[in-house]
Amino acid sequence: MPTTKFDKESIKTSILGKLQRYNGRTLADATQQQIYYAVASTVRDQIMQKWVAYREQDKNYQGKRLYYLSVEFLTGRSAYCNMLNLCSSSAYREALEELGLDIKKVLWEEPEPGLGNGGLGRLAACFLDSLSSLSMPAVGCTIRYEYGLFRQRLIEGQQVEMPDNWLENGNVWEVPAPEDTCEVHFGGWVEERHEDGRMKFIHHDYRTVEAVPYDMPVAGYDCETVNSLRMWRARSPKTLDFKSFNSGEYMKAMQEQELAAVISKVLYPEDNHYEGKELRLKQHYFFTSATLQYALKDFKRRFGNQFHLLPEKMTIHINDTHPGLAIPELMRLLIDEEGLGWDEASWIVQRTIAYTNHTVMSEALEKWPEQMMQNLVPRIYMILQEINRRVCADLAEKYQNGSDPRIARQAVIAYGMVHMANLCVAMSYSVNGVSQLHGEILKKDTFHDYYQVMPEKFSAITNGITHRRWLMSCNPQLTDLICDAIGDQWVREPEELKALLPYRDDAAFRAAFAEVKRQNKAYFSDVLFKRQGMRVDPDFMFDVQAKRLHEYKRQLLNALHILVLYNRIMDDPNFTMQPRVFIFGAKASPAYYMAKQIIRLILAISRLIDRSPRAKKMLKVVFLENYDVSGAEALIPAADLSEQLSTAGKEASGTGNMKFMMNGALTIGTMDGANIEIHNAVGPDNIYIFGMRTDTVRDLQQTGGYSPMHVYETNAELRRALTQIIDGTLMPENPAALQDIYHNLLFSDPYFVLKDFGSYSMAQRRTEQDYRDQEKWVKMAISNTAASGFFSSDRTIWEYNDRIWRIR
Ligand code: 26W
Repeated sequence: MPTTKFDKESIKTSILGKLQRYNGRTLADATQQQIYYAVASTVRDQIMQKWVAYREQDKNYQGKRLYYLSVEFLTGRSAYCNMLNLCSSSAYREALEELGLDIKKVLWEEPEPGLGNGGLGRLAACFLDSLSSLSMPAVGCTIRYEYGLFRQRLIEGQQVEMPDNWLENGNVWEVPAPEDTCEVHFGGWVEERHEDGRMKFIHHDYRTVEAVPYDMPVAGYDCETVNSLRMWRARSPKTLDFKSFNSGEYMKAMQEQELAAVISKVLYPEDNHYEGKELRLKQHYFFTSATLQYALKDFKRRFGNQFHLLPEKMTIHINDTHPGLAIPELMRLLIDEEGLGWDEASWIVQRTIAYTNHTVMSEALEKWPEQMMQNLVPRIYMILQEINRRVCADLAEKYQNGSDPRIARQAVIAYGMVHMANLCVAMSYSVNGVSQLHGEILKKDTFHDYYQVMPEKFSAITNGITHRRWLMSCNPQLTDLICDAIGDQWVREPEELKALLPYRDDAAFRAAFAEVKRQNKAYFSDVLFKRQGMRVDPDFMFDVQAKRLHEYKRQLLNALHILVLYNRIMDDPNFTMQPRVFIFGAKASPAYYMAKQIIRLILAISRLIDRSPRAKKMLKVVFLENYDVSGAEALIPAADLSEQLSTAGKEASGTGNMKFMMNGALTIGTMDGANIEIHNAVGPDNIYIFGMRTDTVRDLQQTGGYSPMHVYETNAELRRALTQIIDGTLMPENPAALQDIYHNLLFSDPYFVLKDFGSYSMAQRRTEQDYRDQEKWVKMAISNTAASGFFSSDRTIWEYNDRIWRIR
C-alpha cells in the first residue's frame, strides 16, 4: 500500500489543537461529537490543501469536462474513505489509538448523508470516487436536500418513517460557493417578439428561486485530483423582485418567497415508481437549470463564444431521465441567452447530452402532464413542443407515413403527456443500459422503435462499485489478507484480484479467509447491538437480502422459503439444519402498501420463529432497521450468502450483488441484470442460479398462461406456508392483517414468486449442503472475491470514457 503522507504526530497535534480552538476543551472533556468534528476537520484540511492546488491547475485546463447530473448522490459517510484516498488511514488509526480513541467509534459520529434511495444514487457516488481516482475532470451535480431519505424505525411490527435531519449538526465536508449563485425562473408567461429579423422570447412575471451551490470535495485515491460534488440549495431571493410583481400582489409575493426554499427541502422516497408531483418537477428543473447555467459560464470563461466547441469541451451526462430537462434548458440558454439559431443549438445539444437508463419498470418511466409543464416552465414547454414537432416530422419522413403508429410511441409529447425517456433518447448522442442484459432489453423492448431508426446510439455498460469503499474501507482485514497474499497491484488494477485464485488451494489462506469472515460477523453483531439492541451468533450462516423493498426484487420468495424451513423443523423432531440467520435490510416507499405489508410479514415470521425454542436454535430472522450505506458497510463483509432474487428481466443491473461477491459472499440468484455477468465471471460452480430466464418470463406474460393457483395446488409445502399467512399462525392477534399478500400471490402473482419457488427452494438445498462442507464453501468464496475485479467502477468509468465521454 502507498505509504502514508501525513505522520501520526502531526495528526495528533492538529486534533488536539482543533479541540482547543473550536471547543475550548481538552480531549478528556470533549464529547464524542466534538472529537469527531476535530478529527474530520484535520482530514478536511488535507483535502483543502490538495483542492486549492488542483483548482489552480484546473484554471488553465483546456480539455473536456464531465458534468454528471443526478437527482441522487448516496455518498454515505466521508471521513474514513477520505483518509483512505489520502493514504492516511493507517496514520489516523495509530494516532487515534495513541490518543486512547477507537477510530470506528469516533467516525460513527459522522451523520450519514442519505441523499439517495438506492442503486441509482449509490452508483453516482461510486462513479465520482472512480472519476477522481482515475484523474478525470468531472463535476457531480445534485440537490442539497435538507432532509435525506427518511429514517426507518420498526415499531409494533411495522415500518414507521422519521425525518432525516442530517444537517442538524453541520456538515464538515461542504463549502458554500456563493459567487456561483444563480437564478432559476418558474411560472409566468412568454412574450414572442420579432426583433432585428429574428424571434425573441421574453419571460414575464416569473417567480425567482435562487440556487446556492455547496461543494463537497471528492479526493481521488493517491493522486492529485480533487473533483467536486456540487449540491444546489434553493433560497428565496433576499429582496422582492418588484419587476415581476405589481405592488398589489405584495402579500402573494411574500408567500411565494417562502415557498422557494421548499424546493430543496426533502428527497422523494420513491424508488422505481413515478408519481407526477409538481414539486418533484420543480426540483428537477431547479438543479438542472442551475447546473447548466454554471457549466455554460465555465465554458465561456474558457472558450468565449465558440459554442461550436461545446460538444468537444463538455459532456452533460444525465443519470436516468430525472435531469432530462437539461435538453430544453441547454437549448434555451443557447437560443435565448446566447442568440444562437435553433439548428445550431440543436446540433450542439445532440452532441453534448448522454443518457443512462436505469430501469425498465413501466411504472418508473417519467411522464409529465403537458399542462403542468406549461404552467411551471412555459419557455421550456415551448421548446419541448418544437423538439417534438421536429422529432415527429423526421419520423414521418423516415416511415414515409405521417400516421405510422410508431410515431406516437416515440413522440416527446403525446396524449397530453411529456415523455421524458423519449426526449432523452431522441436528443442525446448516447443511450446506455447498465448491464448486458439490460442493454439488450432496451433495444428489444423499451426503446425498440428508436433502436430501429438510430441503432448507433445504443450501448450497454455494466455497472460497477468502488472497491475503495466496498472492500478496502469496509473490510480492512480482508484487504490486508489479500495484500499479504498477492501484493497491492490490485488496488490500482482491481482485475488483478484474479491472482487470488490459486490461493483457493492453500489451506492456511483459506483458514485466514474464514477467520476474517468470522470477525466481520462478530463485528456486525456489535453494530446490530449498537443500532437496535440485538445480537446475532457468528456461528450461524449469514444469509442476507439487503436492497430496497419492491415486489420485483422478491423478498417474498425469501420469506416464504423461511416459513417452509420453519415448518420442516416443527414437523420433524429429527430435522436438523445448518444454523442460519436470514438478515433483511430494506426500506419501503412510505406510500407503497404492498412493500410495507411484506415488511410486516417478515417481522411476523421473525417473531414466530423466536417463539419456538427449538426452531430458534437453527433459524433466525433479523431485520436490520434503517438500512443505509453505513449499515451496508457493516453487513456486507459479514455475509455468507447474497440473495439476488429479482424476476428475470426486471433488475436493470443490481450493484449490491457486486458488493457481496467482492467480500466473499456466494450469490443465490436469477439470471437477471449483472447476476448474469457474475455467473460468467465466477463460473457455474461458484454461484447458485435458479428460476425462469427472461424469455420464459416474457412468454408467460404475453400468453397470460400463468396460473399461480396451479402451483399452489401442486406444492404442498408452499401451500402450507401460504395458508399460514392468513390462518393466524403469523398474526394470531389479527389473522386478516396480511391477507392482501395472500390474495395477490394466489390470484395474480405478477412477479412469478410461486412459479420460481420450487427452483429457489432446490437451490437453497444446495447452499445448505455446500455450506456444511466448509472447505468447499471457502474455496467458492475466494473464487468470488478473485473474480470481482471486473465489477470495480474503475472499469465501468474507463468504458464510459472510451465509448461515450472521451475526456482523455
Ligand atoms: C421517478 C421515480 C424513480 C426514482 C428512482 C424512478 C426510477 C428510479 C431509479 C432509476 C431506480 C433505480 O435506482 N434503479 C436502479 O439503478 C441501479 C443502478 O444502475 C441498478 O443497479 C438497479 O438494478 C436499478 O433498479
